[in-house]
Amino acid sequence: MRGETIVAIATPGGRGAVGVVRISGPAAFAVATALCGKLPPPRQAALRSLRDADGEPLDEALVLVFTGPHSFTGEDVVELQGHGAPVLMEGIVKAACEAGARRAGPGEFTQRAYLNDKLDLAQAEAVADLVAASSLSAARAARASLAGVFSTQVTALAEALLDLRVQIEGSLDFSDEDVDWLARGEVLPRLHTVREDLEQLRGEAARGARLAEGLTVVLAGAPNSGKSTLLNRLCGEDLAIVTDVPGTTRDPLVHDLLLDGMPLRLVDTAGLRETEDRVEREGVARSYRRMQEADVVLQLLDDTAEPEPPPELAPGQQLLRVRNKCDLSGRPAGARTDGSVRICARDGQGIEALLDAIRALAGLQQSEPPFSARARHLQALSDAGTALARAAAALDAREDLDIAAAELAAAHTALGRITGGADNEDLLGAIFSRFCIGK
Ligand SMILES: Nc1nc2c(ncn2[C@@H]2O[C@H](COP(=O)(O)OP(=O)(O)OP(=O)(O)O)[C@@H](O)[C@H]2O)c(=O)[nH]1
Ligand SMILES: [Mg+2]
Repeated sequence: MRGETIVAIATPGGRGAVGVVRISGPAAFAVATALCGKLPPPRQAALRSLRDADGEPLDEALVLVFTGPHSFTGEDVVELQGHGAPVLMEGIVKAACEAGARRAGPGEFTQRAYLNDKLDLAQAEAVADLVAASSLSAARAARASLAGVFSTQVTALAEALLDLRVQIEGSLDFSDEDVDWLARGEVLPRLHTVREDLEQLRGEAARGARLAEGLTVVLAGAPNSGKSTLLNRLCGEDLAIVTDVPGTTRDPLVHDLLLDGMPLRLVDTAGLRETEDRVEREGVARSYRRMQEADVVLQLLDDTAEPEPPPELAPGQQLLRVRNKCDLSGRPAGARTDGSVRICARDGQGIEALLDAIRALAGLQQSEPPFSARARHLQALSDAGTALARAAAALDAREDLDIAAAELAAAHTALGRITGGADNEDLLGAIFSRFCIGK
């Protein structure tokens, strides 16, 4: 596959002043020569007329040549910067294919950069995060990951772990007393430090992932509690139908917005109750399905009524209880000591406190995340943390050193999955298929 030369339009679909077609691979120069004749020297732009195999003019384009390994992919690369008309760019791609290239799949340029050791896996993922960034803070975090800020810390942890493994595995044949000394005197404190560093990195990665991947908040609760009113208030638009008839909302209504640069997905749902009405029942079933997909279930309660019990949550989900209609209950709006928030969705009191509570749940109240990350990285970090906890427990309990050694090895492997994984085709496929074509 890597022996093939790939071509794709690198600029977004639609018309643009300039459109870039990128060619990468061993035959990149031959393919480009077939289109435009003599190539300019590397890294020097030159204007060329592009023609197809029949000599038909395709476009006038600036041609830029990068000789591997000094290119984004690490291979020979040619960039053709033509006029950004989709038909012209498509014509260039077609002619390049006739000259020996093939169309690139999603993320294939970045995948090659990874396979050619230009980037590690976390950096390659940051390329996609940078392209997809919906705010400056998300772009800054993705750029930091691309520059290796996250990878460097993962690698440092992996190296500390390796040292520990060397020490433990080198002592597997020692006597019990030596082991005792080793465990208590040296290894345990160092393991403790690694666990603390890992936990801190996981916290930062969680915030980085949150900023990139966003938060889904599902508004749930009894009919008439004011969910649709709250959705409209948070969106600043009259989107959802609001009436005093319980059971107004049937279909879940999704609205995306940005909260301090973090994508925030709000979902208004049908009020939860037993009902004979077939349509409403389907609405309620959909509410429960949406609640399963939530990062945060915002349970809206009527502050004038007895509070209902909290809904059942899946592991990892967070609950935010919000008491609405404080204008009617006469109680003060704002954050409460039990973590809930009292608001008046109709008039807007307490909404800032509610947004603060959401910021806190998203971990956005602290400083900006130092780098971007993904759910996949968090999983790897928490797998590593679990293995380290088991290793510490084994050392503490003076169990056989083999057990601690195996757990440390497992933690090491888990960390390696963040930056590596070249051996795992499925993983690479899953990661790069989410890229856009041309990246
Ligand atoms: N006084 C007062 N009335 C409110 C407030 N919020 C909502 N309401 C009223 O409560 C009624 C129900 O509001 P909705 O937003 O439709 O409630 P819902 O939770 O979406 O209801 P369903 O869609 O039926 O589940 C409407 O008459 C709203 O005007 C509030 O803060 N104060
Ligand atoms: Mg509603």
